[in-house]
Amino acid sequence: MRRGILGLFVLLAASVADAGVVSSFNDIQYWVGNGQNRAALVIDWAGDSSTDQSWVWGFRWDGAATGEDMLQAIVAADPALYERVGPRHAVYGLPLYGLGYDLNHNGVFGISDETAFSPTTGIATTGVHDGAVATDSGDLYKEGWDTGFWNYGISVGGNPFGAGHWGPSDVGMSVTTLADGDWNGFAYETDWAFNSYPANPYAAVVPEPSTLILAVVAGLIAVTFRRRRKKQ
Ligand SMILES: [Ca+2]
Ligand SMILES: [Ca+2]
Repeated sequence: MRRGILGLFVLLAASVADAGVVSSFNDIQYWVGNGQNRAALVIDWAGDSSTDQSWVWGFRWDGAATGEDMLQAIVAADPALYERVGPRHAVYGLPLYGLGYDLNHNGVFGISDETAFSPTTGIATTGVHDGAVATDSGDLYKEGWDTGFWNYGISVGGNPFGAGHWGPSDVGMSVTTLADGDWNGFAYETDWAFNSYPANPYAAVVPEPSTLILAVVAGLIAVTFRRRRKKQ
């Protein structure tokens, strides 16, 4: 009995901690928007390394949409995602300076230059601060324009983690039109080779409050059983 409860606790804790590897759209857990078309967004906070994890969200839409539409919709929808952008350029559109992720999902996120992100969208439109870092050591944040940058990649020939591969967008997210089945990637790059693309993708999730509560209850029951056994 006790082992069974402990097993349940371990299973619930694991379901929160490990979101799962993404190899196709079927593995994506966090979908934003509605419509017949589907695309994936992959963000890699260490684009020059293939050993860290990158994180994947899905986007659904009807009609026309751009890479910018997907990124902005997902950042606005997921309370754990943050973004800093600059003034819109007449030709290239919206410049992306910084991306952040409340990776430990504790509801605490900030960056070293004390930028105030919008509480409703998680987006900041002021300033640029190369090298700003997350103030919560369990989170991710990379920002740059001169010392590093977010390299934007698009899928060529289908799923870049399957039969296809990543390629440069050349025109930027605001001008890149999305098609059903596309993958877009942002990888933070520091060597200016313009060849960093997301690797080692995992599904972004929202920890379900009910799952967390169940995990805590299962843990309390297990502790109670242990105490009872000691008394006997
Ligand atoms: Ca990486
Ligand atoms: Ca955090």
